[in-house]
Amino acid sequence: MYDITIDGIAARVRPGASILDAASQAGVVIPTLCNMETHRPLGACRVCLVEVEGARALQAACATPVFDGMQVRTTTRRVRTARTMVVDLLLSEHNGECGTCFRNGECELQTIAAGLGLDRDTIPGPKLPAHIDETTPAITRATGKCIKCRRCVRVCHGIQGVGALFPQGRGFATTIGPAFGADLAEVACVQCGQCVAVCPVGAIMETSHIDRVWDALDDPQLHVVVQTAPAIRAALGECFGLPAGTRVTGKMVRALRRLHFDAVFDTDFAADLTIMEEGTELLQRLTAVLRDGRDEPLPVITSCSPGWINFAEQYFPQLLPMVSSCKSPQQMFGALAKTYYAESRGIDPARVFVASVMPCTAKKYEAMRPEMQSSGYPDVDAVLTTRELAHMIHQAGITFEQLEDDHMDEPLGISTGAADIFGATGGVMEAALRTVHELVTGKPLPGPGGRLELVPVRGLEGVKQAKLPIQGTVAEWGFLEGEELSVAVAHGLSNAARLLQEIQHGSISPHFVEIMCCPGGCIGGGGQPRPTTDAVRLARMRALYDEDAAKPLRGSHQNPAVQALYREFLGEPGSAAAHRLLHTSYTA
Ligand code: HC1
Repeated sequence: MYDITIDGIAARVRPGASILDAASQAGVVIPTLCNMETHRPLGACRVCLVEVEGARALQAACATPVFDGMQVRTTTRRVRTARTMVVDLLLSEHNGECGTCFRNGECELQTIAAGLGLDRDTIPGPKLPAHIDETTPAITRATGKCIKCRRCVRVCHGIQGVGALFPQGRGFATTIGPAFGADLAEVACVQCGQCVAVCPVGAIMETSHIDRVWDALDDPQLHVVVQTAPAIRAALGECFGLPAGTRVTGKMVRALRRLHFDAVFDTDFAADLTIMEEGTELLQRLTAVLRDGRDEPLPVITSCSPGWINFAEQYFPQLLPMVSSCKSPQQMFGALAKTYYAESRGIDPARVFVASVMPCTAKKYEAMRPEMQSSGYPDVDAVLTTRELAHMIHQAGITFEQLEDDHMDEPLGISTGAADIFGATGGVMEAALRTVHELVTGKPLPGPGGRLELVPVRGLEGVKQAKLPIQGTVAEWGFLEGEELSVAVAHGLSNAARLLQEIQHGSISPHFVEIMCCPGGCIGGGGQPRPTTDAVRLARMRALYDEDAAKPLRGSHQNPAVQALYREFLGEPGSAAAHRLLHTSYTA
């Protein structure tokens, strides 16, 4: 270990750590605009300049490794003057429209400028050209606001392996965007919004549906229902100063009622339903291949993450036959809200407006897909991110932290613990196996202490694999006796691509694969509160597993509202009615 001092504070630091790491360990905050915990330092923004005893030039704290005996100063006049100059130069070309920017009050550049005492840009000159790219349903780019920190480029290439954004040009003329100045809709962007999640300013944002939802709530002709994704309850509190991982399910429901939604429902209901449909599909394909020797595509790959579906369609079209035909829970919910729910309440489906609250920007794109209207109406009419819902709660003057808990409405608000864990990587797999194992063997999924938990698919490792022995099979599934169900899980599209290449090359042959587009699964979605670090991901995941563990029912097949839905409306899992409303197809 190295002994160093930062502003006179002694610290013992591991060799190889940067000054920025060491400062954070010592409790000294050094501002930065380009640094990312998941990537090697870039040293692009130069905001983290510090003085190192014995060095002639100022050093970028993110890119300078510590050495034994190092003495660092972070607040000298020389440091403050240099940082102020760097930020002043950024402000001089930043076409920020700060007064009306959605990031106003939550902008990293604004915070750093204020910390340096910069209350105006003092360097005259032209501002960046302001091109607004609204060509995709999910993401809006405002090029004039870009400060060229390259965080979006790095997450798009490194974490997602998509590479839709590039730095282009030189000097003042440098731009960040799709190649050759194209707009996002012209390239293979999957609309996951990971760029939006890391942008320090308002240069890349989710396309807002806030006004659309307010307008619906104001319209007395409409019956406006809202569904909330599993991951929202584990993250929304962060927008109101609560620690990451605080479960706010009850407060969220109360806030939605205060916003005057006519019914507050849960995407979790549809997540349980998804398990019934997807589990049936898995068993049908296993039967075809293992018992009947027919040539059906295996593995079955999950389909609920729309960024992943977009990626599969554009980058792995040859694997689309493996992807489950199930719509995502968001879309299943919408299709049922406009049929089963509308009929049972005697409401004209044309008057039902479905708003979703999702951790994901790609859900906005998914809702706009033309095939997502099997009831004759769009399944979903508007999609708010977690951040947009928080904005509406602020707009409505609601003191979120003080709200009493409330409960979701019935029947589309009833769910089991299996649905809660959909929001964490590995959760869909675990939920599916809880049901499939019990259906096939007649016994609950074995887990530590009989706790129904599939530990190998939990956690943040990029690709996870597990084998589940099938023992004591009920007569109908006797052909599976003694088989090991082999499963794999990937999150983040670079990891997904790695796993899919292994499957294509035949180096692994799982029966069932879960892929989630965003790192950590939906709890790390592009629409979640900022920042989303690995520590934050783990805290949100823990919240979902706690929510699951606290539920009396933890297997989707036990959901009484889903059972009633099949009894009263759909028939059985995989029925013709279920296929008409709840399944879809993909476009290569
Ligand atoms: Fe997800 Fe899903 S879990 S995709 O991650 O299957 O967005 O939370 O709502 O639809 O249920 C997201 C989360 C979400 C769907 C479910």
